[in-house]
Amino acid sequence: MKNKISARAHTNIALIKYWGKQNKDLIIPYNNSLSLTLDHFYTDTTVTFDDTLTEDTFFLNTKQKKDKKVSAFLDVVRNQAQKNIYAKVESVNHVPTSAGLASSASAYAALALAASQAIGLNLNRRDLSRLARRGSGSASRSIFGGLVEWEKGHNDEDSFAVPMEETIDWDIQMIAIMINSHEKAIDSRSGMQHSVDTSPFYNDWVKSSERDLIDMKKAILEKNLEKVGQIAENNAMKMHATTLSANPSFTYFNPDSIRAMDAIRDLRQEGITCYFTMDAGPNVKIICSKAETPYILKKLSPLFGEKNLLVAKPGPGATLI
Ligand code: 2P0
Repeated sequence: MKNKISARAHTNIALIKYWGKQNKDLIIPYNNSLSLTLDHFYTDTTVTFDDTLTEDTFFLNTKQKKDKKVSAFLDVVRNQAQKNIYAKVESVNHVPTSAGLASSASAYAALALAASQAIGLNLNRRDLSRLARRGSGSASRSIFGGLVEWEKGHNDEDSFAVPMEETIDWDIQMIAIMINSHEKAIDSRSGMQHSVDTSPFYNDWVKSSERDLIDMKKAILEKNLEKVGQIAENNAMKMHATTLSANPSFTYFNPDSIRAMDAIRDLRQEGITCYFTMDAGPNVKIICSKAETPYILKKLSPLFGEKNLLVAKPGPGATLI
């Protein structure tokens, strides 16, 4: 048997963040999160299940890699399909190199779709989201396009993402400011666990995010960019407060991240509707309108370099290619 399938999934940026697991094996989060899938950054993955293989192999951007997480994920797929067969996985990240946005979200969403189809499982999108979640939490959201909520649930069956607005008919997009870092960031999986384990503010983060989610969904229904941005920025800073308050403390901010956040606050002083969010790395992402993007780019280019400003519109869900 030899079965080859390719899939594409786009990355997503959370407006309400996922930061901590109540079940590490099944990847069940402490709080619901909500994200925007982007058009600009995506992963293409081809999976070939082949009964002549004696182990899984994985190629990222044509280079062979050892990655235990990929094989562990394929074990979940094999288990669901009740088939004992190895695979060749070939992934290409369509994210500008050095962007630091190469995300496990697009990677595991594309792998979940390609692998499940290649092994003969024909999953609906809910079950695909549950499967993608087993690879990486944020990947559960990249199965869908547009604005997507990951409902935390309690167990493997009820923790999955649902689309809130797959097609967005109002003016919201993002600009990612690429910021170089010489330091290796603490990966998000260890970072979030360290916050859960040691930050005295962790429980408050969860409670506060639950309130933010309610306000965020209301702001989205009102198509109110200003409220969406305000809530997202505040939510992101509260997430980062759990890293600063961890013991020992750590941070994803670097001096240029702070400079970027200041520049966005300055733009707001000028009356521009723009807000920032940050994830487990130094890049800063701006939530803004398409209409005001040219002005923001003009103002930020001298500070960060035109090539370091990447505009991304809302993007689609995972598809076979
Ligand atoms: C998010 N992040 O909601 C948050 C905000 C980073 C900061 O989801 O351990 O790579 O594989 O489930 O999905 C990154 O975490 O972590 C993430 P795992 P994942 O987008």
